[in-house]
Amino acid sequence: MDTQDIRNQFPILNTEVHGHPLVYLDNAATTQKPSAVIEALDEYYRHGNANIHRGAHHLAAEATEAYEKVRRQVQALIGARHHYEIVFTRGTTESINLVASSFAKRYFKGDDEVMVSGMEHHSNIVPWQLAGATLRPIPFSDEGVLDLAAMERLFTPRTRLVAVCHASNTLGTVNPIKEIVAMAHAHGVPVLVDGAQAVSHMRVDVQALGCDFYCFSGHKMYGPMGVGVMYGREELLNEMPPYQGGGEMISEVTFGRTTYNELPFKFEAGTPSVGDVIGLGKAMEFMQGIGIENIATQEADLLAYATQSLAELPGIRFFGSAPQKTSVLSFLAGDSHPYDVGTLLDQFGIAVRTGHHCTQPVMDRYGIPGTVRASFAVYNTRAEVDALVAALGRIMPMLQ
Ligand code: C6P
Repeated sequence: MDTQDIRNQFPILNTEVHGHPLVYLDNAATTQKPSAVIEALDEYYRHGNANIHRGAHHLAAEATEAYEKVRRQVQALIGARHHYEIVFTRGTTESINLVASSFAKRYFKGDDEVMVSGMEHHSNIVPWQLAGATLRPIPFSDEGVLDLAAMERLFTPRTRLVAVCHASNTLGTVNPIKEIVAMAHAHGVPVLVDGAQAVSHMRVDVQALGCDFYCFSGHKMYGPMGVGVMYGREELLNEMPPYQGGGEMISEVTFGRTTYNELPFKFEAGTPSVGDVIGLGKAMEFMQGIGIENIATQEADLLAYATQSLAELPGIRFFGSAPQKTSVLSFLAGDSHPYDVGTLLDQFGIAVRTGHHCTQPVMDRYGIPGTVRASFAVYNTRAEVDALVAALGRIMPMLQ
């Protein structure tokens, strides 16, 4: 794998920031987009734009075909049994809100508990609260490893669902989803997996994992913003009511009563973001062209190199050192506020994220206001890690 070849596919990586070459280390927030994705969007709006599923004309048929082709690509990417178990949404957040709202209507009884991990993104906390559930958080160790023995003790007759992230956006921890699913299913409880931080870093097979729902965002896997996926097992999706009402999700409408369309259209009300879905298809082709195992190897190397290099700076504290990690490195530099570190790094052209990363309970767990987070993608290099370390070496004395 030639990293320079890969970098050449990302026009934005040639940007200069404050007179320095951009060092983009905020990939957990959103990855940059390869030319193939950018060009697919351009091509769609120049030559292919039409509304799908409802036109008799050529462009509508072509757009529909392109859109439905991506559904099958997603099915193959995550190993779903049926293409109609793939529902397009705006992103992970909308996917989880869809499940929370619809699942609650069908399965909640009024005294409902949802078990989440202690390291969830707010997107996998708040929708369950809105649905009326009491949350039961699974604790985790200082290293960022979930306590599965404690999890076993949290099940009650009121546990309706377990909702956990595949990989933590703050700690990088990759959670043992197969084990979690086995435990939950032994209690007769379905499992939703938030895969926002997993799909671009590892092979995901929803049937092998055994999970009931799997949610992710296109923009974190080299695709456009505004598109995401909710995978759900057919048996559950058939039982669940629609999330939104409108065009496309209906079978027949009268003023008295409406019947609903079949899967997946029951959950896709209104005009979807067709161009973005097509862009997502190109993003998956980009990832498959490199090979997910090669991506994982490159990122593991960067994570190990960055962890080792940063550890040599005095006063660096890491948060998240689980044995199974994605390429996310959260840290604090001495007593400096993360925001100050991020702002000064920006002066060197280095983009990192600072703050609570929408995981306030994780910050409370460690008693800190936030962290500095560097997160790597397949186009990052060891030279960029060196730039981060060098910049931190200059910044830290200024902040003491
Ligand atoms: N995390 C981060 O910088 P959306 O915004 O819907 O595409 O994804 C939400 C989301 C859900 N779950 C996890 C584990 C996530 O990491 C995210 C998004 C970004 O870490 C923005 S806060």
